Amino acid sequence: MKSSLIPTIVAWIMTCVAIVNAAEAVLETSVTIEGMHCAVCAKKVTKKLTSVSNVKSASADPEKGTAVIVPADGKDVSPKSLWEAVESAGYKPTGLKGPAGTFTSKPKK
Ligand SMILES: [Cu+2]
Repeated sequence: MKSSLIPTIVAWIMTCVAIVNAAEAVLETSVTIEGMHCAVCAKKVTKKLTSVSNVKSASADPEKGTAVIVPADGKDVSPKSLWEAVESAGYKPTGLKGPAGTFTSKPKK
């Protein structure tokens, strides 16, 4: 009886881990950005994204052409504000994916 419990417990733990991972993935927002060429570009984008309200941290990767934005605990970040922050840095967002949904043009809010 004891040994038959082990696979059940393992499966349960794996389910918990999967749920936690999924929850974390949904909190972050990622933006694909055109025109970032080097670390200086990425730094400009990062600075603008970090100044958006409720953003805890942001990091842009010039090689991948993406930026990942982490919200402050329990806060929502406006996808429109993130989109506009990238534009105000002088670059072109081409897509955004986050808790509010997936966008290929500027979100409405
Ligand atoms: Cu550059």
